[in-house]
Amino acid sequence: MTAETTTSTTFDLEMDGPSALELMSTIREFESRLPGYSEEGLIRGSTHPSVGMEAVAVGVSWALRASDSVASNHRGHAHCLAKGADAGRTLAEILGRSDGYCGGKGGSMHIGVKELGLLGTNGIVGAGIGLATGAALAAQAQGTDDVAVAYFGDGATNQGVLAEAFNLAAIWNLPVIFVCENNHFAQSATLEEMVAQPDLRRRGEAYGVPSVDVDGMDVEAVSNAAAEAVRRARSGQGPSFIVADTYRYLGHMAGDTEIYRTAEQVEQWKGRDPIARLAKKLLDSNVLDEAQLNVIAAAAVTVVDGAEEFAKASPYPDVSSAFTQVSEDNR
Ligand SMILES: Cc1ncc(C[n+]2csc(CCOP(=O)(O)OP(=O)(O)O)c2C)c(N)n1
Repeated sequence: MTAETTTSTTFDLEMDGPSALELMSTIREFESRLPGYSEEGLIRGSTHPSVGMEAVAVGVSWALRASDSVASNHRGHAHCLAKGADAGRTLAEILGRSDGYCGGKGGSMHIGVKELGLLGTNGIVGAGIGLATGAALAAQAQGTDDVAVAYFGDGATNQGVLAEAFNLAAIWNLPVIFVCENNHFAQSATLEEMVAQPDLRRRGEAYGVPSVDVDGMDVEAVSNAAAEAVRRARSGQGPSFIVADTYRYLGHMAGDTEIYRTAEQVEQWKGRDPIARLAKKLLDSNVLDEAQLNVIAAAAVTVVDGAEEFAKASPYPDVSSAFTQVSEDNR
């Protein structure tokens, strides 16, 4: 779902709500199955689910178009799916299969899809910030009105690259949107343990980047903040910083013992669940009825069933593919 498929510049519950619910439900189903695949031995290495955080990727992507760039992080499947990646090919990549977007050689943390503007999920914390800023510089130099988004976590705000990118983007007026998914943890460290000033918005402001806090569990609020940032970037008014308050329901990765938080805290955040909230809004405002909500929930399961079937049936890449896709002219 992108703004190209909508006609509004603010999120319209009746027009945009059902598709946002559909997409968030599909991402939830997709991400919820990952720990099971790890246990089955289908995923080599670590993978980081974003269950609970769906409203950020879906809300931001709603304001984007296909030619805009997105640089993601290690918790990046939702960013890809929300920007239009096919669930089957995304899962095939995560499972290391040849029908994955990178031929199964990248895995969860290297999903790049040039034609969708996806510059890649990324295992180096903070690295996407520099990539998106570079993509924004390229768009500016080429005279397009495309924008670039960098998604990163609260932990990544302590990487030096963010200070450099904020500054360059501000003085060069770059069309880049910095999106911090503040899920309150970096692996097992809380934000308050990591920084003396947890009001992250102030970091952007300090560099002259217009910065806003947004409820990251509310897709409508995220969409509207993203639309405003995109409008500014496309019209040559430079960068924005969006700090989305959100939470991951599952562990940092499969096998996380989660001793750094209580079950009560997790339950409390589930009370703000972005999918349940949007479903209730749609019901209360008579946009959808119970039966239609059930159809959307069932459709998400069907999509992910299909993706799973496709990915599991895909063969592992042949050894001969090891030296392809290593450079632009070596496809
Ligand atoms: C440069 C770098 N340092 C450390 C790590 C190890 N590491 C992987 S994920 C992670 C936590 C990142 O936290 P955050 O940016 O808040 O994202 P979240 O996992 O909460 O989504 C760390 C420290 C890494 N991958 N790269």
